[in-house]
Amino acid sequence: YILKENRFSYEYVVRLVHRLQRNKNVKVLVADDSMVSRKFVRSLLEQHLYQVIEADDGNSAWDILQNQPDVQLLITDYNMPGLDGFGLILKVREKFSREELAIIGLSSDSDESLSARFIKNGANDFLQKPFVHEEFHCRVLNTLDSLDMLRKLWDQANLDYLTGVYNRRYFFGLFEEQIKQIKQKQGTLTVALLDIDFFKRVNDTHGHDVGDEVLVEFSARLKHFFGQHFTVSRFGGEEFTVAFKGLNEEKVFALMDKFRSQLEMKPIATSKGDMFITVSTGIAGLADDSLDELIQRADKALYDAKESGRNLVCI
Ligand code: GH3
Ligand code: MG
Ligand code: MG
Ligand code: MG
Repeated sequence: YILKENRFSYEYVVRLVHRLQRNKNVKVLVADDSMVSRKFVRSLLEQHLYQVIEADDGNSAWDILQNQPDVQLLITDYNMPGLDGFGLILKVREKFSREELAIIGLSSDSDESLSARFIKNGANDFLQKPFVHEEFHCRVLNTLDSLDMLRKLWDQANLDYLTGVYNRRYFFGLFEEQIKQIKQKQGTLTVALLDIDFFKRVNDTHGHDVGDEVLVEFSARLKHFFGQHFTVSRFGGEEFTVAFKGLNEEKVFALMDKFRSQLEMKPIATSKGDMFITVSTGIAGLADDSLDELIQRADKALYDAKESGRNLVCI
């Protein structure tokens, strides 16, 4: 199919082939009340191997997005009964950022301002029906390439390069947001600050690379133990934080102590053999103070854990 189209540039074909290899994992939701139009868009997308889901109006598209958050692209018609395409994108953009979901608007409506209205309110692109097939494919390709780029950028800005857990920047960003919310709603937030014991010895004895292996495995365990419900970040070096929204200091103490004792019991496998490591932890709950003061209190508790012999959790 692609080779038949001799109007494509070499660069475009390379991009397209690269995408085609990934497209079977890309879910596209097509919202259109006209069955003919929906089936037509589906057939174009299937030529390029996308997984296609259909919705026959705005409300059912919204329901599908709630249940299938891994949809990457929404292609929506404008005129639909119930919730129209414009109402749909307004609603969708309140919940899904541009790193999460891309949107292309479609319409055969003659209103010339429609395209700008869609794009200003959160669509990435807009196509007037009827459209040239090749243009449709180009626009889908561009939109999904930008989505990939945004996601990559987001990961690079917010994840720690070595361990893949959130980085310090994400941690502070999250907290500014959460602290505001929690103070408004009188909720609870507790932070645990962890520091691996005598980590310098691992580096000094076995080398920096083995130190890195330990950090990677330690992070994986933290993420496995807490990551599903709580936010695990690398604070710097061999120090990590876990943020517990909704839990008080006592509950966090019990969880952290369980983690501490599991770590102590189960050695970390590295290329230089198994290594037993331990961790010291300080815990502080949000009071009527700033994030910096909260971290200072957790750091002071961590200092107490180190001073009292390490491999301990202190509040
Ligand atoms: P303590 O029990 O008092 O915490 O002792 P420690 O040796 O863990 O503490 P210290 O802060 O003196 O040493 C931390 C070491 O962590 C020093 C630094 O070289 C090492 N480190 C920091 N970041 C990395 C990293 O990314 N990789 C490796 N391999 N080592 C790191
Ligand atoms: Mg319609
Ligand atoms: Mg340290
Ligand atoms: Mg340490």
